[in-house]
Amino acid sequence: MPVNDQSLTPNVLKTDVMRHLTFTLGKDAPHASLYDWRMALSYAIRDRIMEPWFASTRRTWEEDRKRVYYLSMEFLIGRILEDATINLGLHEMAERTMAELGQDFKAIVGDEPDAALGNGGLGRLAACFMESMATLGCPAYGYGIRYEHGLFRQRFEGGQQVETPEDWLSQRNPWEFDRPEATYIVGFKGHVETRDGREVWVPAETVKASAHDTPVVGWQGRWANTLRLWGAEPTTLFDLERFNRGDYTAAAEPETLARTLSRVLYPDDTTYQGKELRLKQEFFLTSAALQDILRRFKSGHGDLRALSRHVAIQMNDTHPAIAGPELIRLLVDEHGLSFDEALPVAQECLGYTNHTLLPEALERWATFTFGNVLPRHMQIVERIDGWHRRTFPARPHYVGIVKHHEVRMGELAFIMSHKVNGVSALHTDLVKANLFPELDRLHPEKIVNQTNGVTPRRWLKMANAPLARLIGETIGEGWEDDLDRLKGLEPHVKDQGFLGAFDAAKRQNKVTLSNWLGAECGVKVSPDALFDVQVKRIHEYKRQLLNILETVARWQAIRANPDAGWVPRVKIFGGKSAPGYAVAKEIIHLINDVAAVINADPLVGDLLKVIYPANYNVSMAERLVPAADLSEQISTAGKEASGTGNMKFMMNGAPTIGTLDGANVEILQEVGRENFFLFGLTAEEVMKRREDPDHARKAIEASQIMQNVLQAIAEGQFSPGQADRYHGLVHRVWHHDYFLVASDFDAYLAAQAEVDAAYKDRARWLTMAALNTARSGFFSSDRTIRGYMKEIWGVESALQD
Ligand code: 26V
Repeated sequence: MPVNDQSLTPNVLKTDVMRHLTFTLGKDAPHASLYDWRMALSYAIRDRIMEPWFASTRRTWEEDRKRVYYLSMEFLIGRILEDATINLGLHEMAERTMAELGQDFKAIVGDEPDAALGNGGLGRLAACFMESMATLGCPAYGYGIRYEHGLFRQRFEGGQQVETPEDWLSQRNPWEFDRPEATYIVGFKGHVETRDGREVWVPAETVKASAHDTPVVGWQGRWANTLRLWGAEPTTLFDLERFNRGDYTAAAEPETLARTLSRVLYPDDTTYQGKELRLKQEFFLTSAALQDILRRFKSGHGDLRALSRHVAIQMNDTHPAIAGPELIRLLVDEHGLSFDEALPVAQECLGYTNHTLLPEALERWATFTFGNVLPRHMQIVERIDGWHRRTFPARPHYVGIVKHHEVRMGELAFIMSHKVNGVSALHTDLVKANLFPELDRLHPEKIVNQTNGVTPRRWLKMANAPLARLIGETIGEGWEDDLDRLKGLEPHVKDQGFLGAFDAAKRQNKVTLSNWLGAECGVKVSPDALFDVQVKRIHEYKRQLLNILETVARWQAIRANPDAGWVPRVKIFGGKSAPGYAVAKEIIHLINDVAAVINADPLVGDLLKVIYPANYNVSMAERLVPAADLSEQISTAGKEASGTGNMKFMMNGAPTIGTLDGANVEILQEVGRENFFLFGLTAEEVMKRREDPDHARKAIEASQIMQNVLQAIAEGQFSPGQADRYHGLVHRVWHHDYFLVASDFDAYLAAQAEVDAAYKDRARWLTMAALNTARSGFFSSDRTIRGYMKEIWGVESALQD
């Protein structure tokens, strides 16, 4: 296995790059572009993954190991080249080799487009999980959709978000292998017939799902798994009969239907809309994956009733929840099991992860749509629901999968799984108490917690080379796949030399970032300022509004008293709004408007800057996270299921200013109260406060600062050409403040003042920052995956022996 493979001398890598440049790209070095060099290096690195990849697959077969199948509509991978290079232990060698070839390694890896096949947290979690499963030697396949267009690109025009299509496949993707031999037919619509006493689904439309495999290599190249993404293709290229009749548009219909299925990622993770295309995408992914799983099982085993001994299927939220009925359909209709045999087999295989409590994001399909697109599945869903009602007579009448002419995907996923999990301790409690209280009572052992994590290889080793180097020098190697070892940094936190080096690493990252921001946004910021970062999707519950209101308050206070010994701050925002989410778009507009006024104010100068680089994505996160001094995690308590950005910041030595929400609770526990800027209402208090219809007005009337802020915005101080631009927004804060911005405002201000005080005390601040890194070991996704393997999947690592 190529762990720091000695046989791969720089010369060999150089030869490989040149060979690919010549024979794969067909380019002569003097004429090669950055793209050509990137492709040549990517192929040379990819070659090194083949051996561990084949060996892993071979061993899984030979040892007849149980496999994990991770079904997800989203995989937010980002760039692959540098990550693969690091995991293969080839990073320095690749850097050197490319330098010898006269090429800049950083520019080469930066030329790769992000694979942005996800919206945010849920998709990025799936990508971290794939990397951790490979690192842990957990035999696994990720199944997803090969969207032609990932998440849209964001631009700002006059401070407002404008979306343009993303185009990652316009260049060749060197990481994927087409597998035309692995294709399956997926049907839609039509009707169900009874033939010889059996139900037979006769679909009216069919498409072909065709596999595209990307290898995912773990730390030190010890194991590699497969991410299999399905592309949709027509089953018949076009209707020749119609074509010959001259009906050219109709002749191309099968092709049009197929292509739209894997054309574009749904960009709205806020509000659920019962769109037929979305249901078709979900079934397309799920059916192709399950057919593939059964084919693989059948090629090694006979009796499908033993499926769950060999197969664990995880549903990433309810998006693939059609897996329950589809698995039953395949087992019964195609493989001859009875319903009573198939049901427990499916349940023992399936697990369901819940990622949100927001009622507007929970999937429910009108029975009309569901029955029209998937008529056979509608029958099976009714049968499952009937079985559950009869088997658990204590089930209240208002509980069930099909209610009020809707199919509820959460209830379906719950009932069809042997385990259901939340993604942080608090979230899991709320799933039990608020989302599925009755089902929890009927199935008391089913709901378990698996607190999220992030991969330290990408988010520390790769993104933060200066800090990773310092960690290595201080505690030695081996922390990368055993993150609890970071605890070993704690004794050094008292050492001035170590703190100075920690400071220097952070400063280096801040200098790099300010140069990039200068080039990208045209705003110069001082690396001596406190870098205060909030990056995530724009949602009301995540409360970017609270942050920008505090920014206005700070600006007013600085103007009123410029010599009060202010700590210079750079407020950095990043994130996209769903295209149809008007309120989120208004918040983006406000942030940009406030930035324009503050950044142009000579009275304030370097004491306050507001920067919002457009098109936040995984690669931008890799720049921002290592350079952050302060991590903003300020959601309304009870709304953020976990958060994973919060963990990345902690690992990179940025203390959190945050509410008691999601995994913040566990971060606080690990890092200690004195190293966390805690503020705000608790989840319980939030629910209580909402009972008072006047909560916002009362909070605002009690806060002169808040009144001043809202007045400045309402007067048009930030929208000089259009004074009434934010009347609606201000009105909503006063009268419809569902996310309790007003109620938490003063507490947030006080916490920010504590941040300033702490930052001024250099020794105190650096100690806090370093302790955040030292105590972040729990948040490695390796720990999370070990939990899933043991408590949900019943799978063992192939690397233990
Ligand atoms: C819902 C929908 C509705 C249908 C259209 C497309 C779509 C896409 C996504 C979603 C739900 C997104 C839920 C989500 O991303 N939750 C986040 O999951 C993270 C990983 O567990 C967690 O850290 C975040 O707190 C949570 O918001």
